[in-house]
Amino acid sequence: MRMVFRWFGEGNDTVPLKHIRQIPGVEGIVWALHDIPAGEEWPMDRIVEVERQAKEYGLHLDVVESVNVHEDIKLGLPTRDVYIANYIRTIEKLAQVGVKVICYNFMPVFDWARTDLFHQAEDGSTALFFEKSKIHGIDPFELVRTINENSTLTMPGWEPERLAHLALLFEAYKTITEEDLWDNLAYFLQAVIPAAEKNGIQMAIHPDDPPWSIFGLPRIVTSQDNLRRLLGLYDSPANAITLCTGSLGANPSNDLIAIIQEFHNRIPFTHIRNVRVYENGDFIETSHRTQDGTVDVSGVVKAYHDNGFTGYCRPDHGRHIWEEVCRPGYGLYDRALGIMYLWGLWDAYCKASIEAEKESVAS
Ligand code: DNO
Repeated sequence: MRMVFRWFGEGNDTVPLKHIRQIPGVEGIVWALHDIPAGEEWPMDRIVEVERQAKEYGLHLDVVESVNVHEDIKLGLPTRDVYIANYIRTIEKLAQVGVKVICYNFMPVFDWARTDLFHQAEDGSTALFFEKSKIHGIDPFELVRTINENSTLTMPGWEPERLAHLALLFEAYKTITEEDLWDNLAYFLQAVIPAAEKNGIQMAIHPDDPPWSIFGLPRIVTSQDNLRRLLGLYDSPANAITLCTGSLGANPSNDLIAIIQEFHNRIPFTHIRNVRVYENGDFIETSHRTQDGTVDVSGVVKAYHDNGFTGYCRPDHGRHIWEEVCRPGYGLYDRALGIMYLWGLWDAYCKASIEAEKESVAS
């Protein structure tokens, strides 16, 4: 397991690289050019600039999250080919600085969605929260506004320019069914996977967060069956998964351990975090510790260990603790604690299997 840490870029993150390198076992950053709009080709000089910044602290940039997919590709519009060509050129450029995994998602209009970014927990910390009944009554425009107003930093997936196009996008998606979205994803993969293969890159799709339809928009990367269908769309190691335990885990009927058992060969990158799911379907993000939430984090780490996982792993959304002022979900403290928990589990499983091997040799 290779530990990496998300970094939003110089001037766009409260956590500096010099602190990231002090977290035990972190070898690289998970990065993106967050100001480049979806669909545009990433400029090489900007890519090289991030490479220089990371290298200064001995960190690699093997994992990019995300190169966002333009809505015209998800909608299957004729203009998609221009954006796909740009996407491929970005893949080629990223390969030049050694990128190995590109995380992306195929969620229409919105990326991750929550109803409260700073929900108060009993211990005085705050965390991202999703209130199921509230999302039905919420005006999507209001949600975008709230999310942007609550952060002085750009929120990936919630860029202010989305607000300007929201009405048009909703109109465009009115006739798009889940099956259409599958077709459009297949078209995208047919075009980009050969380019990814040629460039030694794995395209790793992120599950929908939460893994169900919101605001009547179709969502398809939601379950074990749908992940199987996704992998079947293009049978290549370059067509892969970013397994996010928090996203899929928001639906307790997703069996994360079974998902890892089945797809571990196609999971080059994982986000491990915990959520507590309540009986009414609401959920809050908790510490990474197994006992604090609904996700069996220790079982997840064991499943990776037992299957010889050598991919990249990052802690995911943390709570906001110790008065830290940070971008929602992306403070230093709780994610660093999360990493130490993940390493604790990982190291203990490694030690146990070495001991077991020694015993079986001795007997
Ligand atoms: C939220 C993230 C997502 C993720 C994208 C991947 O914090 O997990 O925004 O980066 O969905 O494309």
